Amino acid sequence: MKCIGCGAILQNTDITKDGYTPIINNKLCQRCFKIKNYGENILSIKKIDSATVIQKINQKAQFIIYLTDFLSISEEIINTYKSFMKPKIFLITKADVIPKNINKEQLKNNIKKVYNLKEDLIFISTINNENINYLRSIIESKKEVFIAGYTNAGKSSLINKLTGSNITTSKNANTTLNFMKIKMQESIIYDTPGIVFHNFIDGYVTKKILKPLTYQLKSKYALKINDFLFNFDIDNNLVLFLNNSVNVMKRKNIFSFPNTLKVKENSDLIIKGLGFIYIKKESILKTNIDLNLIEIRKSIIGDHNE
Ligand SMILES: Nc1nc2c(ncn2[C@@H]2O[C@H](COP(=O)(O)OP(=O)(O)OP(=O)(O)O)[C@@H](O)[C@H]2O)c(=O)[nH]1
Ligand SMILES: [Mg+2]
Repeated sequence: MKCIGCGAILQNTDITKDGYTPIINNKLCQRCFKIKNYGENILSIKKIDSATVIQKINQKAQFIIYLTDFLSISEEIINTYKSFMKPKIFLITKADVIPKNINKEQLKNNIKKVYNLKEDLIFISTINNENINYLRSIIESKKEVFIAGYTNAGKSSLINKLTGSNITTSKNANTTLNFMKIKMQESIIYDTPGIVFHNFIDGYVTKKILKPLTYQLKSKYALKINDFLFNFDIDNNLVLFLNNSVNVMKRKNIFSFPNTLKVKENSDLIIKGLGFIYIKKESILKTNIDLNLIEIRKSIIGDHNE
């Protein structure tokens, strides 16, 4: 018997392993019971083997629905999507957190251009039901679909919304531990364990509407984002699209930095796990952040035909 919350095989012998329940007839493992009844902050036990998950989806799926939220979009997310060799669609989840002043049509076109994506992108939200019925009609036209994506993308929340199922969801990584089969009318939906990022700052999950911060940062100042410092050689205009709980401060620049990077005008500096910074002017960036934690791309914000 599998736990109906996370898909782990139920067992009553080892409390340190997934699927543990004191009473073997329970439908939920103890971890899911605790997350559902005492809140979201219960950590997963198991580390998901991402390569195996990706391989299994690629082998078994006839149709893949791939999910990511807006702040997480990065090279790794896109490359994983491109590595799926089956008919597929790309959803941007948690559309309710995207700031209202962002034109979603333009955002969609920019993402497609920057990452060279041919397929359409669909914004979706389980909070305000954006495009839920549209997605339902796509799934109804298929015999079975696999919902795939990185951990915390909102896969299980979406399946609960579509089917009324009660899969466990939480802001911690790897809430879903196993493949799970859920029926929706005549179709079958598979929930899948979340893929885990190679390099990223853990613990920040997008849940509330993003409040972009605008900075005119003079070259004599450094921006301090949590413990990371960023300084530009010229006065620059920045817009910060970061998780709302990230700590941002301006500091007089008295620092010496291990890393120097050239940034083109209208770029995004992705800080993996936290979000990204729109950078207006071509400049030299100095920073103390590990270069594996950042990525620079042509901006997905703003008008690309400007
Ligand atoms: N604002 C907002 N939050 C969402 C939405 N969908 C999911 N979330 C939140 O995102 C977090 C992760 O959701 P899950 O459904 O557990 O994500 P998952 O992709 O199944 O994660 P794993 O099982 O770890 O792979 C939870 O805290 C959800 O409440 C949405 O449409 N809008
Ligand atoms: Mg899940």
